[in-house]
Amino acid sequence: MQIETSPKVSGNRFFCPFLCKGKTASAWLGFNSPQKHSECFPGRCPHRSYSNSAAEGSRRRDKRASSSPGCVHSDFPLPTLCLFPPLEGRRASSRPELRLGQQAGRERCGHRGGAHGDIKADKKNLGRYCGQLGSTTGNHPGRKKFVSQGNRMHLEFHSDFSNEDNGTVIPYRGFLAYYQAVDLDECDPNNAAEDNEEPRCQHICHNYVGGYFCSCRPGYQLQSDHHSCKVECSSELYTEASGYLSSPEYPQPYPEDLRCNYSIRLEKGLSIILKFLKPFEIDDHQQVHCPYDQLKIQAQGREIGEFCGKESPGSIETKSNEVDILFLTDESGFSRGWKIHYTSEKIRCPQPVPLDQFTVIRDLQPVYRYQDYFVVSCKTGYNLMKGSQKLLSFTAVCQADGTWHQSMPRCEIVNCDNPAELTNGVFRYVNKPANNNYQSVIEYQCNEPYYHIVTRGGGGRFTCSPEGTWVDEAGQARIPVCLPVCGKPVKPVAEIQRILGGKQANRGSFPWQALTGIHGRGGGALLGDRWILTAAHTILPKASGGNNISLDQLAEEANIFLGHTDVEELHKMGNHPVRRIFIHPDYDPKDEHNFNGDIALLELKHPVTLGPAVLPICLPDTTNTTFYMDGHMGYVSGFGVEKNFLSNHLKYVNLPAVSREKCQSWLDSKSGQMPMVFSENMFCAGFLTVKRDTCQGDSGSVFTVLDSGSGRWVATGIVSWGIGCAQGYGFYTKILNYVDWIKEIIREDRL
Ligand SMILES: [Ca+2]
Ligand SMILES: [Ca+2]
Repeated sequence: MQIETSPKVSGNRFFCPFLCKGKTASAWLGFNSPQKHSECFPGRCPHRSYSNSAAEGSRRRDKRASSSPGCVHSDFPLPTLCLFPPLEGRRASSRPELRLGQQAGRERCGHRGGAHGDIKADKKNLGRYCGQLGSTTGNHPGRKKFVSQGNRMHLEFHSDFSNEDNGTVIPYRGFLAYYQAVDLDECDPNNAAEDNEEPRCQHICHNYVGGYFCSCRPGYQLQSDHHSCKVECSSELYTEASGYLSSPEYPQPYPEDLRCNYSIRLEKGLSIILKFLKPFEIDDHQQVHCPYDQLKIQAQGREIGEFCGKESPGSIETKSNEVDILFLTDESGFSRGWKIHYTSEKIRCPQPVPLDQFTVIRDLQPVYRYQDYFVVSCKTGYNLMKGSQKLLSFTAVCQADGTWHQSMPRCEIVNCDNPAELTNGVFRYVNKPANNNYQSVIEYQCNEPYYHIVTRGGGGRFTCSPEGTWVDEAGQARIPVCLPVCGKPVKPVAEIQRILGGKQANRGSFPWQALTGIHGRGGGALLGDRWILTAAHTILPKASGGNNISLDQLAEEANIFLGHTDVEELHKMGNHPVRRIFIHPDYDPKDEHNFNGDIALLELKHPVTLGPAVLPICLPDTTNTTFYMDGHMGYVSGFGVEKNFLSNHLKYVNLPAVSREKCQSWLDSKSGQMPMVFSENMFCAGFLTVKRDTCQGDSGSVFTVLDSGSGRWVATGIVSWGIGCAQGYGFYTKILNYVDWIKEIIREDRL
């Protein structure tokens, strides 16, 4: 505060204006009974200035401050100004109040000169006063109170040249006024500034002496204009597992111009569920979507929705542990807002669904949440597949974002691939349609009647197993084999031939017959599908002496023909090359009188394919010796010499076996100086009276008998030696004695 007095002398006129200046000035000016005063300046206007040292803007609200008045008064003829200590804490809007005390009274103050006081405030004249209290003349202010609107009031005291009135000196005593600063209640709506109808504070107005200030309701913040309030909701963070959040003032209308952002941040793997309570009310528009105010919900940056209107979004499962809710409002509207009760639960993964009916989800749960997992397998006979890759196992885990860490596999039926081919046989599909899938069944069959099937104990039917392999009924994967059927010619000799010199054989009657060419023409018989049984001397002839050709070389040079009764045809059909030659160790090529051990085996390089014209002969059963009994008829076929010519066609004869005694005695009768050895490993057959025999070129061919029990033809002897041709008995290697040797060499499981 500053009070200025500026005495001015103009003639004998004396001015003593005072001003309460400055923003914080506050004055109450009156002319009555100052309570006390601290300083008086008699006789003149004070020349001193008074400043209020209190800080501007002080929030001091001591209303009693207004009872610290100052005073101005005149002590006629000279004015006196009395001032009290300056008031503290004044604000611009405070205003001085002036009361005039006793003053010189005159009719029409100042009309004819004389003393008077002028009071001005707010650029208005508040009056001119003179005269005496109680006088009918003049204009005495009495106890009138002058109040300025502003914080300035101006008082001028004028006196003229004398105190005489019609020659009488009148003792005018001047005036005394006291002033007081009076607070303005800015919070009173009646005191609103003239050109501003808005209240001074948006929310709460607090008045105090010398000023006022604004504050806001809870949840709001006073803005920098010290007037308006805004909700502070730009960064609300919620970390509890559940809670409530709502628009400001809910369920009262929400404020304008909101930019609210509520963030819910929970642990990984949790899903936040928002449930809207009633009422739900946000300004909206019938045609345009939420043009005014918007409630936007985002989950991990993903927009979940923008809401307004009166229809509650209800309940929202966000499937996220991070949710942001933005609430934006414009400057108008009276909607009541919204309230959300949020909860959380472990995030759920979608229920696993099998891709096909063969997929099995183990221990299927009704609900799968974060960190749960499921295991998938396939029904028997199906493989777990991911793309083209076969999986051994499959497990999927529910991740924090509510997705499975890998996608569902599928189950594909097991495929066993094509069944293994059966040599000399075929397989056929038992089931229709024919395929190699799980549980398909095939059956192996051999090319009958030339081969018969030998299975591994589980039969010839094979089933595609869950492991993807074909297995028989015993679970074995090894397929059967097709073994040659021996001793079953398709056209067996039907009659017992008693024709002299033999007879042309039909094709198919002696299908085991081989034509050999090693040291001249010889014969042999097929065993199995790659062995030729023959006489050792067709390979190493007697008396070949120093001919040291190795067996390997002989094998290389040997010619073996099979499959026809005509020599020319046989040659056309081609040679069956020999891999190895086995000669019985008892055979001694140097001993021309002993054909003991006259037996050999040729192994063909390639098995022959059996058929009507090529079939093996059977070996005798070692327990059966009846075939060698005297008179037991057998057959010998061969391409040997007949009537001094090599035969071009297969011939055969039937001959009876002859007892050892007869053979020996006949042999004894024929012997020259060096008798031929008739060992236990030989037998003889033939007639003494009938010209029927084997001869050169028939060597190595076999003597066969029909085993009536089995219906098979069995080789009992090998054409070995004789004395001349058709001159009595012929001698044969007794195969029965060599069966073990033969089998030892052939030694094949399948035989
Ligand atoms: Ca005030
Ligand atoms: Ca609005």
